[in-house]
Amino acid sequence: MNEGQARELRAIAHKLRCNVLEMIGVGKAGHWGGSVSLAETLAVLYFHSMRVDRANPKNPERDRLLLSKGHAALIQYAALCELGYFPREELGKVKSLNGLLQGHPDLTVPGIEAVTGSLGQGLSLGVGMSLALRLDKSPSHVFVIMGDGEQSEGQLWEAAMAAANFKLDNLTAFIDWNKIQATGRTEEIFSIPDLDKKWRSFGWEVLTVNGHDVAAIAAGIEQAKTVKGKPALVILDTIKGKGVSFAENVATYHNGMFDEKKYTQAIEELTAQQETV
Ligand SMILES: Cc1ncc(C[n+]2csc(CCOP(=O)(O)OP(=O)(O)O)c2C)c(N)n1
Repeated sequence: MNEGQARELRAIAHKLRCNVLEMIGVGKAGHWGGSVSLAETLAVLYFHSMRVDRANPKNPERDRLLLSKGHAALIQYAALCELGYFPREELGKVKSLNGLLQGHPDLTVPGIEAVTGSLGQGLSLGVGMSLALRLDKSPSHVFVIMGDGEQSEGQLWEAAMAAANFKLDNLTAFIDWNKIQATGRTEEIFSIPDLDKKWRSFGWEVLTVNGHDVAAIAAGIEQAKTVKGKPALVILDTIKGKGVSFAENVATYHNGMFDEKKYTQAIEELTAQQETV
């Protein structure tokens, strides 16, 4: 990737963070932390690495992206909005009864491939889709994004074994390794050391990249897609709440609220970053 492409993707990631902030607004609970830790990854996936057909979101040859950590839907909505899949006004109506975009992803939203939110299920769905696409000899690739807290879900490890058993090289999974889950540090709540070794021992190709470096993410995805005969996992080394200083690495902003003062500060910080992307 050249510097021009990288700059463009950084600008998109920045835009996605701004969209998430717009959706949360003042005095409304929203999953800021685990959404924005994925801003660069979603920018790279939707605007660089994935087969996306903006004119036809249902194109059978599209790549599929499943957000297994469905509570972070805001960042996916932010990206789908930038792709033009629904009108911008929907961002202002998020989580309201007359709005399209609800707190967790569902199939009424163009670009959403699966209902997620009950943690641990997305990889199983991804395995099923990968098998079906392979049967159809489809060129499509399936991407599944999980959380590090989510790694304590047993179903996910069953899916990990199944993917290796079926040699699913049209499947790439990610772990958003932001080290914090809903109420505190993942390590303290449910420690799962050596995630890379665990996944490797389950038969996966595993690599770790800086999850806020668009070029590193794109290279990681490229490498993952060249793996043959087994699925690949990209561990994204990220910061929860990335982009707003007082919310970085703070569990309160897993599903927190911005008051007027904090919201203004967040806007100021994001605006300042715009100059340097
Ligand atoms: C089966 C299930 N149990 C509990 C929850 C409640 N919950 C929502 S988010 C979350 C923490 C997830 O942490 P992590 O996977 O690290 O996500 P991130 O920090 O990246 O947002 C929990 C426990 C849930 N959504 N599903």
